[in-house]
Amino acid sequence: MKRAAIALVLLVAGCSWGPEGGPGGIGRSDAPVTTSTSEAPAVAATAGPDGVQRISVSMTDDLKFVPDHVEARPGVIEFRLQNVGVTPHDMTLDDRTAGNVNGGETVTFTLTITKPGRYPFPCLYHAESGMRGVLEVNP
Ligand SMILES: [Cu+2]
Repeated sequence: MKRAAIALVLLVAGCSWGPEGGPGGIGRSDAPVTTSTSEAPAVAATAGPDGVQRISVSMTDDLKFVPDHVEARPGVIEFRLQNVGVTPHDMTLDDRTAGNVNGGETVTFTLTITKPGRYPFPCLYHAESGMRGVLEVNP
C-alpha cells in the first residue's frame, strides 16, 4: 500500500508537462493527420485483352474498401467486389449502384466512364462511417 502511494507520487511528479505537452506530444498528434488521409496510393485497374479494365476490391467488416483508391483510363471498368466479412455492403459510383453485397458474396459491377475525373464510390450503408473510396479516371 505504501509502495503504491510512492509510485503514484513519482508518476505524477514525472508528468510535469501538462495536458498537451511532453516530448513528442504535439508532433505525435500531427503525424497521423498527414499519414492517415484516405489518399492511399492508387491501385490501377488492369486492362484485359478485351479492353475491359478489371480491379478487385474487398469490402470489410471494419467498413473499408480495400483498395479505396483505384486508378483507370476512360472506358469500361469492371469492379470485382468481394465482401470478405459478414456485414452487407454496397458500392455506388457515378449514380449507379452495385446493389447489396452480402457477406461472403462476390459481385461484378461494370461501368463505362468516358470522362476523366475523380469519382467517389461510397458504400451507401456506411458512407457516414467513412466507407468510401475514389476512382481516378486519367486521360
Ligand atoms: Cu458498407
